[in-house]
Amino acid sequence: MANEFWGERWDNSTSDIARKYMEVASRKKTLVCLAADRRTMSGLFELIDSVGPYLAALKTHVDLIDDWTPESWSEFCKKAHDADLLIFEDRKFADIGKISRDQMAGVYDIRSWSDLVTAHLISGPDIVDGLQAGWRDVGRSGGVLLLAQMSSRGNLLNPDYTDEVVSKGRNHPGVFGFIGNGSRPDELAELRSKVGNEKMIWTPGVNLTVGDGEMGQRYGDPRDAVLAGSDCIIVGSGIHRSENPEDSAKAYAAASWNALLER
Ligand code: S5P
Repeated sequence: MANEFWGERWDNSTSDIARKYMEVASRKKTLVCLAADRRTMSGLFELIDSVGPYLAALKTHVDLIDDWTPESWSEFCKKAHDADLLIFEDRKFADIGKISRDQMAGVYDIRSWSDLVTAHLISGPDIVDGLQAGWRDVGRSGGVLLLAQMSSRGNLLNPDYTDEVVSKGRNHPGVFGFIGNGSRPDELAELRSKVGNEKMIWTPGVNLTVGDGEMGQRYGDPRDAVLAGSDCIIVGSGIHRSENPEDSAKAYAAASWNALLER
């Protein structure tokens, strides 16, 4: 079924996790990854209960939760699996390969529950091997999303840097795809042309109300992002800060899914 909707992305994909994502998205008719940026476990449970059916993935920042415990986190991850969601820890790793591997362990033990993580390529491509080794250490596998662009104003990821990230990442089997800037469809279309048709591009900086967000965040429209080549819209405040998160999640799911069909 997923191949009908995803076309060349499905046909060219060599990644089990990417295909799993495309299958989940096709089953649930949504390209939404929720940026679950709530600071309490109860806030996270409430969110997943109300909007889980409208999401294809769940993005976490495990280190911003005030009352985190290993027990509550494993219950949360179980809930995410029950809701048919990939778990994506947005850790933005950036250190050398060996330290990144060790940072997959530690108190949060990200390697044991994450399917995807983000990384900057500033320290060189060995970071991808380090993160993959982290998953292997616990008999699991996962995918790395490299930050090729960012949504925040004044960021230092200029076009030359983006090109380097893409050229080093596009043929690496450990790289699931790239983070692109959802607030600028023209930049995103350019990124897609460089990435080609195989790898995923996931995009934050997306909101049905376009314009500037808090502290330098910028927003673009979900449909524009998908038409420009995004495979997943990462939405935070548009859902978790809305008066009715369920209605908002439904609206983002419909906008993103219809745009994929249009594409
Ligand atoms: O360039 C980026 C990369 C990321 S992963 N810009 C971002 O905003 N993000 C993340 O996306 C950020 O860490 C946050 O969790 C989410 C955007 O949240 P929103 O509330 O602005 O939609």
